[in-house]
Amino acid sequence: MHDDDEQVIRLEDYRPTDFLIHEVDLLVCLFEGRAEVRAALTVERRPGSPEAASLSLDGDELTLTSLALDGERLPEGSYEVSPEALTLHGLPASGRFTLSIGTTLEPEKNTKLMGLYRTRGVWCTQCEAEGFRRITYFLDRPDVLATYRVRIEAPRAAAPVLLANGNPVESGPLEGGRHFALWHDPHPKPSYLFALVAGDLDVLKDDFTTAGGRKVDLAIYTEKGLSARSVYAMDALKRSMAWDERRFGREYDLDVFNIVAVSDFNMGAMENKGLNVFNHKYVLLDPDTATDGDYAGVETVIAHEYFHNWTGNRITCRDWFQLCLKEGLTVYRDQEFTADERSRAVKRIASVQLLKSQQFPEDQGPLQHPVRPTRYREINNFYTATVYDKGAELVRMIATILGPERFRAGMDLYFERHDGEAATIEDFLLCFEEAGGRSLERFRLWYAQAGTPTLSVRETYADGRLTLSLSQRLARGAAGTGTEPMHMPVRFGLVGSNGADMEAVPRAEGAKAEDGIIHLLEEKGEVVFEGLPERPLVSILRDFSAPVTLDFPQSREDRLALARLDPDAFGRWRALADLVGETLADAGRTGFSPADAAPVLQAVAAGAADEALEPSLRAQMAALPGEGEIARLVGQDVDPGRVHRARIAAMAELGRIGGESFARLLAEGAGEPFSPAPDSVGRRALRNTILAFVSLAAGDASRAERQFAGATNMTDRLAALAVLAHHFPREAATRKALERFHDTYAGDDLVLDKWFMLQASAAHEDALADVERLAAHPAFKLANPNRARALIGGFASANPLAFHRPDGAGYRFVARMLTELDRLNPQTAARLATAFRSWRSLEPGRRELAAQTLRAIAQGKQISRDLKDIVDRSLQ
Ligand code: 0A1
Ligand code: ZN
Repeated sequence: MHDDDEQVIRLEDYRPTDFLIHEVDLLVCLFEGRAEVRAALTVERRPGSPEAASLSLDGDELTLTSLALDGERLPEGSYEVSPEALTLHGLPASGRFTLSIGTTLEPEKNTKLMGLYRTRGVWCTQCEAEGFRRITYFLDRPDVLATYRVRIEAPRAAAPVLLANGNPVESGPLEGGRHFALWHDPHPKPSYLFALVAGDLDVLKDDFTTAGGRKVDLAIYTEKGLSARSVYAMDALKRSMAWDERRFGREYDLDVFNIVAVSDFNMGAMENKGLNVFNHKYVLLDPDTATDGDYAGVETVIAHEYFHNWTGNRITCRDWFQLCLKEGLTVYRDQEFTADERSRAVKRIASVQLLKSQQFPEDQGPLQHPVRPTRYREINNFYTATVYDKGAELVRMIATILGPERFRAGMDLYFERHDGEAATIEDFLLCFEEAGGRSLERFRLWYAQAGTPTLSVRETYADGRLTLSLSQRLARGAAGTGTEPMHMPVRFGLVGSNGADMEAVPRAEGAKAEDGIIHLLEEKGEVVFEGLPERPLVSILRDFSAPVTLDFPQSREDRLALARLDPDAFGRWRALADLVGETLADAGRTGFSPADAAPVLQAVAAGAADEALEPSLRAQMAALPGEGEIARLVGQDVDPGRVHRARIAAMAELGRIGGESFARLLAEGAGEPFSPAPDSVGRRALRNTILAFVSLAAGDASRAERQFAGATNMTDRLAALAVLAHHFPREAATRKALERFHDTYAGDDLVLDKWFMLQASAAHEDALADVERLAAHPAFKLANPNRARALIGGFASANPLAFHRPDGAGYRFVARMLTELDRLNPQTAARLATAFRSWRSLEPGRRELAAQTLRAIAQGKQISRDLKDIVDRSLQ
């Protein structure tokens, strides 16, 4: 793609900088309407680099106000300023010198939310990936590590709280109602981890003593009046700190750890050293305003950002191509945290569902890229499910291949060898090869080859002898990367009719089999088990031990038996989920047939009712795949209307099949008091899943209406409202409930986001008109990313029926909104535009309309690089 485009950044062009920046001394003076920044950089020409080399510092939308070298103003001609850079010539050949750079900014006008901006009166920063260059001129790349000393000066009334990275040094009053604070971060870090916050904030304080005896002061800052809602986040933080010590031997390394929650934020949160900045959605909770899903999200994101302190901050990335080095690894770590804290099987199923619904479509469409990309035009577009979630799968495979002890030894070696460095995937893998005593030659291809491989499995059985023939295939996709066989660890079990795993020692060819894992290293391999007492049920790819599409034509009877019998909980879920997926994909192609679906839906109802399983797992057994996932399984010429109808029909049929047993489950649970404990969460999830089935089966909204009216927590309230809005859109009760919800929570942005999202994702004929009306609602603010995501994302990604209207009006609405949003916040516009990524698999009419819309967006006059990159790649 675009190889001749000079804007393309390539991995193969990586070169270390000619200059080092050792220390950064920043003075940031905040005023109403502007900020003045003075940076004093201690710079040195890298030993061995050419004496003639100029120093080109990155800049973006900056105004340069002063420039001096060792205190002397630089003469005209010794430097140049362009929109992207400040280039200095004739700098000293050796020794350290100080560059002093003055810039001014307008944080209030910064709607991109990159660099220094203001949200609800609070000054805050976002520097990953390339935001620091919007504060001062700098070598704004992750392999330039410096220590930072930061002095903030601001009006005390507007900003009594002044925070930056590291430890607090000093603070005090200044003239004119102003004050200052000085912070020092002793750990060398890249500029993307810089952060500063100034505002009038509430705080929740606590502390944590590390295993090594360091007392760490913890604080979570929120907008005024909200700190009672950060209690759970604080608890999650303390548990994360303890877990990282226990599981990975990693202790915290500063005297303070601060978290700030803000309303306007492009992503989930940011791991700035010692000063994490969060989208308030991932901090603020209470049972009345947040769902169980929100609780899980807060716990995960708090843990994720904290774990970055070692995987990302102490060891950072050499360049942005290595993004998965910190992100894949940190997602793996947060997944393991949740698995250890809660249920391993439930967490694994949730991660696999996410992988399949988010990463698989990306990997199988035009936005495909390898986990470690080799070229990009806009790095902000690479914070993807592939880098994060497939990246985590690759780390998980390393753990599977090596086993827990050798994996831990590899991690220990990585921390020991690369602490304080900016590392690469090669560095990382070498640690596991050395500590694990095993070559990862065939494994490392996972980082370079894009696409979801297919793993084919065939079984033959006769006279106590089972043969499993495995083969792998990787089609060349949009990224055009290699298709070599990769090291695939395939976890398996042979299940007897008594529901226990059989002991069987295999012989293998072209593959190795040990400890319940087949290692497929070539294109094909075969494993033979002999002396089996009966024909086993083959439970394959347990734990989803490799991120592949499984092609295993196992009989329906075997899979139904596994869904009941597999001693491995994940195996039970997978056997059932695959059957359900196939059934719904068939229905999405040719229409729903109750007779065909009956045995599978009976198994779903049985799974939901199985009291031997923990409640969350029962809820997972009961849930049907979303319309997007069904569309992906349909594959080609998808008609989203038909998919929608098939799914609704299956839900209603399931409600009928569940009958009495579902009614009992609903009745038993009504009135259960709220607790965030896993069993309580699981029971709510199960009941709320069933509520939709039962309501659809009866064609009756009254149950949902009653639940809405009587709900004592947001999970039950929102689930009931969703049943009303999605399945009974025209009933007066639905309108009333939506109004009441709005009026109750009108002052609460996070809840109002749910209100927008719920309606935007409600699939019915008038959905587009509703969404257009909502876009004109006084509470709709395009400039607030959460609100924009709720409405535009809710519609484009969670309402396939309406987004993919056969007349193309859904596409055109989204295009209009994105074009408008792009002028304010290109990064968010670009992320939302990925909703078009599967357009090629649509039926021809919609395919053409979607392509037309994409082309129209691309031709927009003021389109940003962010949005253009997504749209161009989608069209390629
Ligand atoms: N590193 C953060 C994610 C993040 C990435 C980019 C951002 O702004 C463009 C903000 C946050 C994480 O993984 O949590
Ligand atoms: Zn991260």
